[in-house]
Amino acid sequence: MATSVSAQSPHAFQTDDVGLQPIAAKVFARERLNFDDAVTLYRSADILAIGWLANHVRERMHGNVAYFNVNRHINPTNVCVAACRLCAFGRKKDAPGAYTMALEEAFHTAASGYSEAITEFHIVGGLHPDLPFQYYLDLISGLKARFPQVHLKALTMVEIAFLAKRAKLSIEETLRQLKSAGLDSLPGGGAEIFNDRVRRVICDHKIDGDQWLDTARTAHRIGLKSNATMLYGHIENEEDRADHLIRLRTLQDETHGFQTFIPLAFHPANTPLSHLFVTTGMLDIKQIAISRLVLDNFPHIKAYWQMLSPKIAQISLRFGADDIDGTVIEEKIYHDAGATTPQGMVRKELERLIREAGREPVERDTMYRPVTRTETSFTISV
Ligand code: V47
Repeated sequence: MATSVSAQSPHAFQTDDVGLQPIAAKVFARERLNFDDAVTLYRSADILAIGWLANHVRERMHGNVAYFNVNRHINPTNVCVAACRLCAFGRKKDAPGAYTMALEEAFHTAASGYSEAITEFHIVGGLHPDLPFQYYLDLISGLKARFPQVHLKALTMVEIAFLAKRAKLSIEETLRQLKSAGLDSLPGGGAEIFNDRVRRVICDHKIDGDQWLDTARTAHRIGLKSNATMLYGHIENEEDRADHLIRLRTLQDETHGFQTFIPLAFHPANTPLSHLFVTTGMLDIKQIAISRLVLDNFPHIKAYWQMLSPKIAQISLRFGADDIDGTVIEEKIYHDAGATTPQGMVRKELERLIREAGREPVERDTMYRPVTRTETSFTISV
């Protein structure tokens, strides 16, 4: 949904970085950037020039609009067999702090703080060694029965592959059964960095990059949209990031099933990688901008405020992002890893952040259909 704002004129572009000039020429000619271009962008310090280009593309695609949604996170269990070094959320079954929600508890969690305003439940959890596939089918169908108007964006590609293996079903059959139970789309988590060398260190026991991409391919083939993420700011280098983006773009050319790309800044606190530094503002902003420039076939780039902080997410709206995610009632994954952002934000605050960035806030549902509200009800434009 574009508004009247027209993208900045190419004549206004300036940089002293000669490496950026051919990239700018490609952007203005709507030519695709390649792997080397992506690495050049990562290595350039001219964040204003990179941001200017990303903003140019962002305004070409979305005008002045910036999206947010009203959602709730539900994490049914933190018990996880994977023991990823990147993670502060997962626990072994008998470890202190381990929890698994009975179905009624998950329904109760969904209902607590629930209001008619919520349009999405974002549901992800650990790889539980014993929970049967039926638990997930009942969770999804039970939520759908209780909250029929709420979009269920649930289970990462990693969880899907794990459930399929445990249930001895193909990925496709697993997804089909979940879809029949009421699954509407999939979140983008678990992608981390596709490169094997990095994956071996940060998430050794997870599916590999090709398996993540194959699972997404299958989901898209049976009509489920998904998001995609990239975890950056740990042990990866610029080439690893560029490779990750290009592998996502290649799959998107094939399926057109991705809606949104969400770069996730690594939070080291309380993880086995706690000796690493947190990401800098420079990298966070650059990552948003480079995502917009390289992922030319992804409709949306999300600056997830929970992870970036509201301040950086807001600035990102002028550096390539068109979405800042939602009210996010009860975020656990980043807060276990030391995030100091609030647990949730009300709609009015999100709108203020967006307006002060000079953008026009549009509340969306998960499929990016505008949501129109009155004092007592809301409608989704189809
Ligand atoms: O897959 C885990 C990451 C992801 C840490 O699809 C960590 O709309 C940083 O995928 N520091 C889950 N990151 C979150 C996620 C997500 C978030 C918001 C929106 C959407 C969407 C998806 O969080 C995991 C992993 O990559 N993660 N631990 C950590 N210590």
